[in-house]
Amino acid sequence: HTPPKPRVALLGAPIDLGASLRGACMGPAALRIAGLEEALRERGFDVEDRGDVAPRTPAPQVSGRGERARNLAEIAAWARSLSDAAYETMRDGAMPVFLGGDHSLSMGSVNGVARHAAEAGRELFVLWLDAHADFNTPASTPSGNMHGMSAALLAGEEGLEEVFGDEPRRPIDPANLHLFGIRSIDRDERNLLVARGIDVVDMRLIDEHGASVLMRRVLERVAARNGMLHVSFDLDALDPAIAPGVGTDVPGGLTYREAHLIMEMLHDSGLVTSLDVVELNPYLDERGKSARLAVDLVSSLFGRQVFARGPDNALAPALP
Ligand code: 5AB
Ligand code: MN
Ligand code: MN
Ligand code: MN
Repeated sequence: HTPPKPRVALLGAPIDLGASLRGACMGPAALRIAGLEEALRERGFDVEDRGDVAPRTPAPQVSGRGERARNLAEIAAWARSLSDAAYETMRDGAMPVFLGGDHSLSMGSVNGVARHAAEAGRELFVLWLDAHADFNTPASTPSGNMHGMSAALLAGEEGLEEVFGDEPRRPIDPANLHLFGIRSIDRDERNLLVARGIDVVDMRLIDEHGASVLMRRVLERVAARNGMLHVSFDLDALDPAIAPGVGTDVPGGLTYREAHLIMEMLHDSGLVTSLDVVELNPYLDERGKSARLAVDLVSSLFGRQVFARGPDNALAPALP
């Protein structure tokens, strides 16, 4: 018998000022047109599309940081309202799915999820599926683009205090941040990752050990600690051949099959409590190819299977 399906809330975050190329602001619309809501309904979920979240009015006291953190005031305005949206959605018992939008939106979504987890007395883990580590700070960034700083901010790095100002900020334990699919790290960013001991699963490890072994390692850790798991899915984790609609593509990404397996394992784990789907840039996409793949992968994360073999798809011990 199966437990009741949770309620799912879709929240659009049409934000693109965290990236250097514009266009990710059309991401939520493209994911909707590609049929995300219908796909989740088909899986039996009670889905509510809450439309796009409205950013706050940028606070005048958030000073510009010039080229070190571009559009800081605007990103802060988004992060604050997204944090509240994530917190309130989870407190009301629904699973928030954030539709991006560039990856700076996760500063808000994950902060809000972390606020809820703390209140619920649960430990929060974050699986960051990405080509990039997003672990820059204003001091280390080569670009000033804030979508390359979200994981660092969430893990409590200094230099972006103004994003939340006096509003609740709840950093995650850096030991609970798992970067996965990585193949592009900047020089100073690498030093920071090493200094903090962040778990970086790069493509080299995935090539050598396979995605399933490395995923199981993360999932077993979360399960052993009765944790909540937030998945922050940057579409540029995928190989650009299958997902061209991203602004910062890097060759050598996850294949179609690897990505599906990751999503299927996430579903089977029963651990995922919130999700971001970010960095889709419809302006750069090819006839909706990346948007449709994103919907396809999210469907797998929500339980679509070729042939169900029970909770963990385990093989029968021996064939008769
Ligand atoms: B994304 C780069 N490391 O900081 C930087 O797409 C790229 O959210 C960041 O992962 C890419 O500008 C941010 C060079
Ligand atoms: Mn990213
Ligand atoms: Mn990326
Ligand atoms: Mn990107």
